[in-house]
Amino acid sequence: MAATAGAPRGAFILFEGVDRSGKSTQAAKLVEALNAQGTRAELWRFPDRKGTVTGKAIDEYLSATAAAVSSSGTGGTEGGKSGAGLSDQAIHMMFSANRWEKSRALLEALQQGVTLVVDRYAYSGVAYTAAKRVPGCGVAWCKAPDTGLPAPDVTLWMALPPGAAAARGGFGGERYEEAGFQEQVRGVFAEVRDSSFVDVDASGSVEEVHQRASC
Ligand code: DGP
Ligand code: NA
Ligand code: NA
Repeated sequence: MAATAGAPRGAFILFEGVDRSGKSTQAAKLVEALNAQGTRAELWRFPDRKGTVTGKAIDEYLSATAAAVSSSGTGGTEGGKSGAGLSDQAIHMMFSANRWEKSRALLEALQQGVTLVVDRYAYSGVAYTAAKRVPGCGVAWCKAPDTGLPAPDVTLWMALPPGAAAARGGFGGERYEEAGFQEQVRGVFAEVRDSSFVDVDASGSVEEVHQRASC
């Protein structure tokens, strides 16, 4: 697509939150509403599991069952799926590289005037790894590989009381989808939030949250 001369830069709107906080639903609804009002907007998500070099390994890593993970050790090749047994450090780099793989296209879209509504980004990157409490992999270590990525204009934080997300319809069985771990993730998000963060009360109906997220 040719760049429109003089088109205003699109906005980079990020949704962040723990699993089951409603990010994906709300991000999709916001894109729909923006397009309906004539704003060119696209839904992007991270990790981007398709169309990236790192996406397949990340998908294998997230899909691996707890049993398969504990028997594979670190760097194993469980079931031929080399992503499943990646070490915490290696998968951290994969998630970051996944964002870097898309960073040029992301900037180009913004420059062409497209507003990007993004479902997760580097704050998730820091929160999910730091929440593992692996020695040597604190917040500063976790932030390092994402340094220099395009920054969001606003981060809509899907705010829910502790336990509320887990109580919503259950987790899907992917790695990380466990209530205790999610509380640790929430704690790191609270520690790393910055001036881009705006809290959205994520409780109530999809329509109620949509009204809050779009004003
Ligand atoms: P989602 O498709 O949004 O549910 O994300 C998949 C899972 O991966 C979810 O539990 C959050 C986690 N996740 C997302 N981004 C990152 C990241 O950069 N690093 C790590 N370690 N986990 C992430
Ligand atoms: Na998930
Ligand atoms: Na989601």
